[in-house]
Amino acid sequence: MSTAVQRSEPATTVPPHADIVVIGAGFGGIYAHHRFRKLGMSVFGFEQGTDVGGTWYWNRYPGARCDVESVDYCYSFSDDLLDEWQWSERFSTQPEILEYATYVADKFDLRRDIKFETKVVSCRYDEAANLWTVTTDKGDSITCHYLVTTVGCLSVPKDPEFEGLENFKGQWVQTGAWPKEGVDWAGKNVLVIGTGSSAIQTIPEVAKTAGHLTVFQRTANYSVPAYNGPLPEHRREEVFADYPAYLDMLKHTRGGQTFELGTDLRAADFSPEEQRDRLEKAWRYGRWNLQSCFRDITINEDTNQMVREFFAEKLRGIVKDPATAEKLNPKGYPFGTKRLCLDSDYFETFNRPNVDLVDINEEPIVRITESGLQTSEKEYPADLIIFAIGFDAMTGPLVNLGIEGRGGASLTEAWQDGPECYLGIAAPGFPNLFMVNGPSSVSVLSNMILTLEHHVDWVADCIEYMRGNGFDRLEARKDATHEWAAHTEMVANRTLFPKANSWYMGANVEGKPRMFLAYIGGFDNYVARFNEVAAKGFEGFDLNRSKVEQTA
Ligand code: N01
Repeated sequence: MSTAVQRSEPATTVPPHADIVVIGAGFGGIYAHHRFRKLGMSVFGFEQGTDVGGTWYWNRYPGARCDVESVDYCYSFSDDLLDEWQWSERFSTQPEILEYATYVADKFDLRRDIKFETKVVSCRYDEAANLWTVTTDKGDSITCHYLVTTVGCLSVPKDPEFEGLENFKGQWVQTGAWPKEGVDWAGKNVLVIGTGSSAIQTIPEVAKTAGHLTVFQRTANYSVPAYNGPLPEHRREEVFADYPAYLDMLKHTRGGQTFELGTDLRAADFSPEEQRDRLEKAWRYGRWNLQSCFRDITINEDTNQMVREFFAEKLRGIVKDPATAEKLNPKGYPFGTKRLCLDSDYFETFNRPNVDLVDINEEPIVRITESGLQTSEKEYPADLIIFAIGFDAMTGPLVNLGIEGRGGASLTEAWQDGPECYLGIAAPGFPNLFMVNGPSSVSVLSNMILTLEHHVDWVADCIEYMRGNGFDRLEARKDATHEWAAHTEMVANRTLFPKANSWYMGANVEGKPRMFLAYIGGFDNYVARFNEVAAKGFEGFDLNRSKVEQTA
């Protein structure tokens, strides 16, 4: 989908020191290398995978594609790149997005400072030297002045802790760590556990050729048609005719993307006929129009209930068996408060003769057996089990890095009762550590690539400011961090989101403190806050000149 570029070869050795170390080589990581190099500083990075891509490297499950339109889910930093790369579909497939990441890495020669297949095991801050030391599972050790994590928000898949799994004689896989060599399910007995976004994309694809597919559902999910297809020429025009203006407009939206029916009006501002008309149109347009067609859907119980009833009606129109439709109809939480899924024929798949649905609340899973899965009712034979059970979101990727800040304080311990992360990027006690799209960032509630670019640019500006003003140590202040945590909680509590047992709330991981893990105030407000903080000399951070202090 692009012009040919020469391959960028990865690093084979690790230097003893770099000005900046970047952990992770997904979309945030590779952009960080590009942006930080422009500061004239040395940059080195580590990545667990064999190549770039992050989320799109690991999630190779069938049907994986982005739920943000391709023209929005792409880098904005390079005009050349925008000219050269042509997306083929409205919602890009995982292989195409991975190809794009690879292209970017080659075009800007970004692999040369990245060591792949290498896991960071510890990051320790030395206060006297004002340096971080990063070590890896391959025995590498490197010091750096600034440590930047770009480890993703949904990159630690939950372990399938099902009794008896070790005895299973068939194959089992996880959607979030799908084997690179591929998986063959044609003609086989397949079980899928989970019905979140990953499962909802996997199930229709697997069902096409599986001998039999049984889906084990714990919580039914809201999903709407994506209406994918070739990227229409008029859409390309709309975006690229005046890209700077388009980009500026995106940065003033709540989610880094726009929807045909997005509005600032509440449901009550429309007559019942207009409400119905908007709901019907929202269904026809697909994407998150159904969540955006009234401003108060995730705030007002009555508006939410109206959308739930409309959804149930549509569902009953698609799924032929009324009992199955009833099982698939979400209950117990408001519409949109678990991440709304976008699908291609998900509910239609349950009309196929080779697909069954098991509600594990009625028929609990007892154990995995040698030849399948035993529920309270019967044994389901299986050749292949697909676990699509989600991630330890937002905090999981960070607490796994063995981060120790001032005085040896561990990030894992500091966040035991829930993360406090100033602006979703820095934590008190951890100087010169920037956590791109960390907990309490807007990230997962927005267009991830735009938010990654924004965070990385802001970090680069911050480092430039520090250097220009003779500062070499920056640390988030406790009061500012508490204030941000209280603000993010207050904003979330104004919505219906805390009512759902979602990964946004940390509720999908046993023992994880229950709190809203992202900033729900909108990308526009988030960017404005960052601009304000920078304009006020990086308000909320303590900035020091450690070298001067040491010699004074
Ligand atoms: O994970 P999930 P996901 N026994 O946590 C069930 C992004 N994403 O990988 O709801 C049985 O949403 C669990 O049940 P419950 C997107 O942000 C984006 O699907 O906890 N079931 C649920 O049904 C998304 O939100 C894209 O009761 C168990 C499912 O497994 C996020 O990633 C595509 C279980 C997990 O759903 C995560 O999505 C894919 C157990 N022990 C993902 N444990 C796109 O861009 C969990 N479950 C399109």
